[in-house]
Amino acid sequence: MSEDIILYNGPTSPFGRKCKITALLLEIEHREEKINIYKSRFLDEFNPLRQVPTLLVNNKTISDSDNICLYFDSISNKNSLYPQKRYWECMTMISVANGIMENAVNRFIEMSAIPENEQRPKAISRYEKKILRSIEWIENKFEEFASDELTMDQISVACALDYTIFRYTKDWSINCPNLNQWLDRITELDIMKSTLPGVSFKYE
Ligand SMILES: N[C@@H](CCC(=O)N[C@@H](CS)C(=O)NCC(=O)O)C(=O)O
Repeated sequence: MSEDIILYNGPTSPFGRKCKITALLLEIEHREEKINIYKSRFLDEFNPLRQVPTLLVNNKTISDSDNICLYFDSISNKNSLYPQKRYWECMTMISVANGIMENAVNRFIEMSAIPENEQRPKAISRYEKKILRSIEWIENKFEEFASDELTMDQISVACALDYTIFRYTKDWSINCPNLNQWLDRITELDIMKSTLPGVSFKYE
C-alpha cells in the first residue's frame, strides 16, 4: 500500500528545507504544503508544538526534522544518507547544524518581531557567538566531514549555513574558507536552488 505523505513546511524554515531536500534526494513521493504556522490551528491536533516541519503519514504524525529525515531514509530504496562508518560523527554534526539554525531563528525573531526597546542585546550576542563558534568548529572538522557523497550531516550544514547567510551574516566565510568554497558548490545543486527560502509570514 502506498503511503499518503504530507509535509507541512514553512516558506523559510531551515528545518523544513532540510526535510524537503532529503525527500527529493531519496525520491520520496509526498505532497508539500507551505503553511503560515502562526495561523495554522489545525496543526495542533497533530503536533501540539505547532511547528514546521510536521509530517503526516496516513494521518500519523512524525514531528521534528530529524525524525522526519530518519523516516524518509528508512522507507527509501536509495542508499542511506547516514554513513555507517562515521555514524555518531554524522549525528553530532547534524545536532550542531540544528543548533546553528535554532540560534539563527531565535536571533531573527528577537531582532525582527520584538520592539527595539524590548530587545535583549545579551541574548542576541549569545545567539551570534553560538552560531559563529559552531561554524568554526565545523570548519576545523572539514576533512572528516567533506566527501563526494551527499550525507545527512552535509545537507544539514548546508541548510544551516545558507540560513545564517539569509538571516544574519556571511562574515564567517573569512575564517572558514573550506566551508565557504564547499557551500558555493553545494548551493549550485538543483536541490538547493529549488528549495530557496521564500517570503516569510509575520511573527504573531
Ligand atoms: N526541533 C524542530 C524545530 C522546528 C522549528 O523550530 N520550526 C520553526 C520554524 S523554523 C517553527 O515552526 N516555529 C514556530 C513556533 O515554534 O511557534 C525541528 O527540528 O523540526
